[in-house]
Amino acid sequence: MTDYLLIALALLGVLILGTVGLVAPKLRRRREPPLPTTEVETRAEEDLAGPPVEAAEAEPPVGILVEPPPAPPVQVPEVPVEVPVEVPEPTAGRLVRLRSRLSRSQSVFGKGLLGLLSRDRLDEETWEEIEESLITADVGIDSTREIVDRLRERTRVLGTRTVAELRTLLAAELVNALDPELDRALHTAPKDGVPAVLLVVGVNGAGKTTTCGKVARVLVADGRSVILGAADTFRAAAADQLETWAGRVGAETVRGPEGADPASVAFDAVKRGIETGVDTVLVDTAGRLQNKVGLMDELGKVKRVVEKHGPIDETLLILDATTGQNGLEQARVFTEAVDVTGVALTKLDGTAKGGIVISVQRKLGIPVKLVGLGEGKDDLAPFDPAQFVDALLGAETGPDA
Ligand SMILES: Nc1nc2c(ncn2[C@@H]2O[C@H](COP(=O)(O)OP(=O)(O)OP(=O)(O)O)[C@@H](O)[C@H]2O)c(=O)[nH]1
Ligand SMILES: [Mg+2]
Repeated sequence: MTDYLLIALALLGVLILGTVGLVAPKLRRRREPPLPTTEVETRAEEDLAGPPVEAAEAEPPVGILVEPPPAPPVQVPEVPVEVPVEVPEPTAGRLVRLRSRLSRSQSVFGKGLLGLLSRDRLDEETWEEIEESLITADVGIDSTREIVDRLRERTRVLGTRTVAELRTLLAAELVNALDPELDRALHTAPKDGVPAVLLVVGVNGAGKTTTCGKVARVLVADGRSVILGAADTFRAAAADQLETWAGRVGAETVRGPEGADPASVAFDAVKRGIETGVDTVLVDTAGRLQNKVGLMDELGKVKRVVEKHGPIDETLLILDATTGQNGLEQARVFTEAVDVTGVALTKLDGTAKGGIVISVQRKLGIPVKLVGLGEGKDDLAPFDPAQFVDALLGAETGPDA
């Protein structure tokens, strides 16, 4: 009986061991890592010509090391960031304050021209030198002839010639060449509750966006409210640049997506200006000039579309003073595309050719209303012929002398 029981137990044991032996490998196989990973690693190892150590080093963990798994989100308490709104400096007397920025031109006009005029003898040669100086300073040939002819006549009539007298004569002729009677007011006041619209145009890099920003500051300083329209949709950075200027004085910027239709952004900016009841809407435009027809079309469309809201009050052409006579030729394209009502001559601080102001007005027949005298936020001054000439000649009397 015991023997029978032992045999039965032994058989049961063999049966159990057999079953475990058959099932266990299957279970183990199921728990193996997924095949694809193994395959990739194997192939990578096979493809590598170098020893297995290098293969191990070149394996995917490199990527994992470069890009660590994202850290769990950290809760940052929201602190309201208050951007202080700047109070721009007043505009009155800016040209006088910034007169030293014209130092390059001052040496041509003040020192050079006055030096020549003060010579003991004003002979033919000296007059030719005076003429050359004016032409070199970009005054333009016609204006130079007129100025020199009148100076010759007056110095001849006037017997005595002190430096002070000569300075007065030269100043009078330069101011006269700048047509002091022209209307240089920037038309930015709202009419019947509708904001004034100022359109800014000009070639690449002339200083359009900067001038837009500076004008916004001038207006804010004078107690006006403004909206800036980023109709330069050519580069996203252009709208960012404008927004930075606007942000400093707490003004709103209306912008569209990169590549949007400039006319529609300009339209929206004016619409927003009407809705929010601001005083002035400033519209910055793109400056590319690869193709005259394209530019004319684009600007013409901006003008037409904006004017669905009402007429544009001021179209400001931005001209870089350092481009001299070439810049003047390019400027003509803009005067054909839109009805330019005023010129802002930028970068006068960077040139010895301050006489460009005279040729710009003369050749374009458009008044210079503003001058840019530096990269600083408030380095823009309303243009005044008498103050400008005084600064050019380096006043013997006055606040900065
Ligand atoms: N020195 C000096 N630099 C100026 C003046 N006005 C503008 N600039 C500089 O000129 C450069 C170009 O100015 P922007 O205002 O970007 O010119 P833009 O016409 O808008 O250029 P695009 O939009 O690219 O056509 C910037 O570095 C300005 O700081 C100025 O009166 N004096
Ligand atoms: Mg710009």
